[in-house]
Amino acid sequence: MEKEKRIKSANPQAEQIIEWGEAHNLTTCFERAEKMKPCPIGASGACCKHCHMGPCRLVGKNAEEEARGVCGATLPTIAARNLLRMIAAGTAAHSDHSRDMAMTLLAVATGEAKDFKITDVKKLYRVAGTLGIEFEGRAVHDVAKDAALKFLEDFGRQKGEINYIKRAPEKTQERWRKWGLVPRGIDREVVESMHRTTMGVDHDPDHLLTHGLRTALADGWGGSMISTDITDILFGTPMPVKAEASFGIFKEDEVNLIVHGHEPSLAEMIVDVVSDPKMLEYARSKGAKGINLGGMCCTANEVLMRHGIPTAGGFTNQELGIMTGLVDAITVDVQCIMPALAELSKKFHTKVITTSPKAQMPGAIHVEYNEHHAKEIAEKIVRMAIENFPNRTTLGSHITDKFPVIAGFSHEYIEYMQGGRWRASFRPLNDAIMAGRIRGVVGLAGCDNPRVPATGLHRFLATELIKNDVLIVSTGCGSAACGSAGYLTPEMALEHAGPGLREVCEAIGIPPILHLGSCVDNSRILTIATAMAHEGGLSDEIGNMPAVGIAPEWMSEKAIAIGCYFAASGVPTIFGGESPIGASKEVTRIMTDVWFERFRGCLRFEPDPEKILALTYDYIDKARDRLKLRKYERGKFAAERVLMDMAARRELEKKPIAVPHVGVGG
Ligand code: NFS
Ligand code: SF4
Repeated sequence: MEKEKRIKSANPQAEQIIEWGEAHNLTTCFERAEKMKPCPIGASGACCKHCHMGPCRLVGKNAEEEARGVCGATLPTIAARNLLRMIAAGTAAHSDHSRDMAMTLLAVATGEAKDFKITDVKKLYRVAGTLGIEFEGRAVHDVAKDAALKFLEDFGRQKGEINYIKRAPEKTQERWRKWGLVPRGIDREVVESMHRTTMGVDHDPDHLLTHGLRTALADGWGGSMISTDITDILFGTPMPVKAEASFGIFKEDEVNLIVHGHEPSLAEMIVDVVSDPKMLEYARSKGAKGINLGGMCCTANEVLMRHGIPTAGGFTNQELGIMTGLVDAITVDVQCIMPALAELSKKFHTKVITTSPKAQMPGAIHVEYNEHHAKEIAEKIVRMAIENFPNRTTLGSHITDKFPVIAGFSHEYIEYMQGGRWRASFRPLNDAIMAGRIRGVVGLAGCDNPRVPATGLHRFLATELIKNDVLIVSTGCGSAACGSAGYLTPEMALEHAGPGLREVCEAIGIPPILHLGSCVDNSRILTIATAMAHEGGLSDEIGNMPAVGIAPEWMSEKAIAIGCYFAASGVPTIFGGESPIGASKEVTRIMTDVWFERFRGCLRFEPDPEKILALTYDYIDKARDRLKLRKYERGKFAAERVLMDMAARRELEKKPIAVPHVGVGG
């Protein structure tokens, strides 16, 4: 009997390319995931290789009680250390990216990075206000310089508290202080994580995990939040834009250049350069009708949010993008870049260009980026893509499908759209939750993963949740998964959202899934939750809100860091797949029950998507009960709904939504 073929991607366009690749003997992460079985001991956190007396693998029926490493380490110690190292790595990644953003802001402020400017002065002033920097009557660049220096202090501070801790609701801060979670400096917490987990240091699982949360907070309220703010200051605070997603964004008759990775500054410069008439002329001289810029992974989210640059999708789409045969060049910087790209690109004409001084790849071309010469480097890259256009062959799996996407929901815009420039607030959202029109809010985030039908869990959860009146805020590859399924439009609300959510979406003119940006922009979720707490009527802290975080297809250590800062901030967070510390019941108990008791947030792992949903509703409904909010009843608002008339519908369809640049106080 023939074995049933496994669906590898829930995205039909992706599946089509995978099949084409198989027919042409091209392997991707999907086949490699099938062949490369994960080691069950490592996968469940029961393996320690922190010294050369090991690796010690703590297995067996009574491993939790009886097994010991050569040094005597128990399974809970080993599992907790493994988790802490994942958090440290994730925090390091987001924060090192953030450090580069701070250095760029400093270079712009001192006039050394002449190709960039301060785009959102209001946001700079708001940030300066939070940092205690005088801004009235001062030159913008001086304020920016002080802000950059203040941010840089957060990385190297040895004692005290990182700046943005005070942005959290008082009560959330109280919990952190009570349990010793307030990070001192970002680098210090990461280094201490590495120290504590080395052979023979910290052995108490709870103590290790507490430091894990402190390190994660240094990511969420430190590195990631700093990066989001600086990116807004330099390149503009996002507001809704219309764009497109999926593989159909590539054009047969134009030069296709992809920006892939995470750090947005080179990508921003490339956005400028591709519309330069000189470059367009050069492209035409090589036989192309124009230059088509597209994005991949989180760089895509950054330029999608601010410029409406189309996205070819998330993590698992990167090899498939090349397999369309239409990509003339792809630039990659740091994080989530598959080293498989270089080899794969040799089968096509595609040039893979590494750009970060931190990251190179055998087989790729290295054009090193530096913010002092951003434009020159961007031009060099665009020229390389143009010059490669004539080398294109007919080989490739050409896909024409693409979907409209509305993105660009910064927390400033969400506030603005609920009350206009002068009365911006979170009142309508809080009221809708209190009344039960909206059951709760879910942050749907994280990676897509070839070990499950990729993007499938995001799609399933997104449709189920909005059907049950849960508003979704999405980021990272979660957003890409929704976007390339056609789920990021207001029409989606009309078709799929439950009646209460639909009514709210129609009234405000928003889709039921709000694309908030890249993975570092998960910090926007913290800011939104804080604003909801301040608005009143719900919880006065982030904890106890009818809100849940979900990362159904996570794979990166960065996702673990995010999950932990959500947990410490008070958001119950559910990850798909098997637990990376599942071997230890004690560590599992600490992360679920103990953390929930202390912080009203937790991190748990649940492979069954139906159970993820059940858990989500349970957390949301119990939070509603605790807050004594009206009981949520599905369909209750169906009868009360006032249908929008045609004029209102047409208004909704006029996009991009034209609004002035968002006023952010100041
Ligand atoms: Ni986030 Fe963005 Fe995607 Fe996962 Fe990777 S691109 S930083 S880690 S895979 S969501
Ligand atoms: Fe084994 Fe202990 Fe060394 Fe880990 S630190 S490898 S448990 S001896």
